[in-house]
Amino acid sequence: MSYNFLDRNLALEAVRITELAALSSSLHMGRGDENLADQSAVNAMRSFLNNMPISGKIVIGEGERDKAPMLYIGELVGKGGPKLDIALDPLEGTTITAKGGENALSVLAMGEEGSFLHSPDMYMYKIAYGNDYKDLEIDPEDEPENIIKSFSKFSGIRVENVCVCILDRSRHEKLISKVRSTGSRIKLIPDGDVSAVIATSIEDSGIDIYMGIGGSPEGVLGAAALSCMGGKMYSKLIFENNELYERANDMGIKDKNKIYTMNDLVRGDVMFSATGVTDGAFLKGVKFKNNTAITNSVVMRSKTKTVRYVEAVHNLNIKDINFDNK
Ligand code: VTB
Repeated sequence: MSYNFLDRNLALEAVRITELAALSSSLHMGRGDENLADQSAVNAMRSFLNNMPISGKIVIGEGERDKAPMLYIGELVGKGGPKLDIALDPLEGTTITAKGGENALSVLAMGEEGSFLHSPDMYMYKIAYGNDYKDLEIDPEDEPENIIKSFSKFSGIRVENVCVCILDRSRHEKLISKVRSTGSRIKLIPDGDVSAVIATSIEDSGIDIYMGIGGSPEGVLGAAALSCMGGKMYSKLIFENNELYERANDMGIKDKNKIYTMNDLVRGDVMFSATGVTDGAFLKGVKFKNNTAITNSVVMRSKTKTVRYVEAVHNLNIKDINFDNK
């Protein structure tokens, strides 16, 4: 069985996987228990992946072998079949889900071997903007004020109308004040930068640019989505200590100062699927009604740039989607 034979069907499988993880973690929405919500998404995704006819390798996962019990970087999944690299975040936005906030997603991307940047779970500086502006070249290490001015000039959006999305963290104090000094508007988010990066490519999301330091796994997943929708990301890994550099080095990262552009983050034909866990900028969260649940997902491919929105009505028994102890 070749990858080509499978790839189109795989798109439907990909959406089933994120649906199941979203369904199981959404059972814990607002219950204040991040770990339970996350674990149940991980268990759901893992059990699905292990039943698939693939030889999958997790390259972006829930952490590294010593730190994560499941779906860690390097874990092999599947019953055997075409070799695939997998990048996933069963629950992107664990705190959001625990609080019943906005923009929690279940996310998965798959591609042939070598499709994704391999990096430890570390911080990454990212700048992303949407497909309409993909021909705009910037120096990501330039001052944010200059980047915003270039964006404004290129896009024709007046500086004071540009909306920059930034994670609400104290490490971003300077960035926030520099962006404010241009007169641009800011949307501060508590978590969920995969969703924010995707939002830059969604026509009516209200977000023009994403900027700031978030997780590197979320960076690769965001880039995977942009590679399917169009859009552009620049990024740089942040080495907080030498131990991190050694771990990155073991994964093939040699140059500490490298700027990663789209091709460095994601290569070849990749498939991306996300299902909303809680309501968000571009996907509704899971809704339950008697014995049915409704999920909203997006599934897309970089090769064809097809973007499909899938609303699914699941007839279910809660025990089938409860993966707490599975
Ligand atoms: C961000 C955020 C994610 O990790 O990537 C963040 O978008 C980075 O880490 O939802 P800090 O929380 O330490 O800032 C997440 O919160 C996922 O854990």
